[in-house]
Amino acid sequence: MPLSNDTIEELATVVDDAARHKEPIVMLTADHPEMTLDDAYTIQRRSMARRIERGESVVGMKMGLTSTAKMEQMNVHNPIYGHLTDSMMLPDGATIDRHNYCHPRVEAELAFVMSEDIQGEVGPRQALSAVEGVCAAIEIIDSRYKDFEFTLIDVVADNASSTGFAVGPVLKPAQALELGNLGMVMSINGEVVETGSSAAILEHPARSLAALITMLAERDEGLRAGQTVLAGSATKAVHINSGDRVELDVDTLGSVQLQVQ
Ligand code: OOG
Ligand code: MG
Repeated sequence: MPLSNDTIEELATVVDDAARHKEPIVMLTADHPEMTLDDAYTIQRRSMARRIERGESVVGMKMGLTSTAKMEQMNVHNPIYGHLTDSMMLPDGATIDRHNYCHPRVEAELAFVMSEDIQGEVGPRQALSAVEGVCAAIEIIDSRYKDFEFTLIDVVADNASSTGFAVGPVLKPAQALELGNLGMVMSINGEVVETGSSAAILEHPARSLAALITMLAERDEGLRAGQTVLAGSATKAVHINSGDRVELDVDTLGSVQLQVQ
């Protein structure tokens, strides 16, 4: 049975407060085992509404759990999506403060920048027709759940652990890239910690974008021109600590960096 509107509003406040105060919480499904995936996406939207009331704006979307490496790391085997707001955007090379997070991890990502609005059930080719270009991106995820452990339903309610993201300076049209097999190398303090290929992202990142647009269509929503979409990490996520210099290098798209203080 779906949750009542009151319970959805209450749980949206719980995840939003946890994100604001960086205080890990127990999984929502512990007290609400009847919660459905649909409820979880509604909680996600209600928590975004709270951010918007505080002045934030949605700048894009992210897909998560789109690679086998991530699915196995989190033991959740379904792709999910979350919302990205302006407060999550970090400039390339930004310094972040470890104390502003619960238990942050970084991910090796690609970002699509949309050139057109698109809505409906689409395939990868159609999805790419609405893309201006592709950039390298680092995502910072920071689950609001204790020990970074969750079920599919819990992580969806928590906006897919979205916390921060930085995109690289090089934007190339998808057609100018071998998008289905770009090498991706993540380093911390100059040491390679994860290597992968964009092929790990649902076999081709355009499939991730198409899956997002198709899932949004279930709620009569779509993507807008100018929005940024993260396709999901090609590799496992990596813990970060104070003093770390994180760099992601992507074949022909150059590098993007973050410094942790
Ligand atoms: C969920 C978000 C996963 C990705 O790129 O796979 C994600 C999580 O692992 O906390 O952003
Ligand atoms: Mg991610």
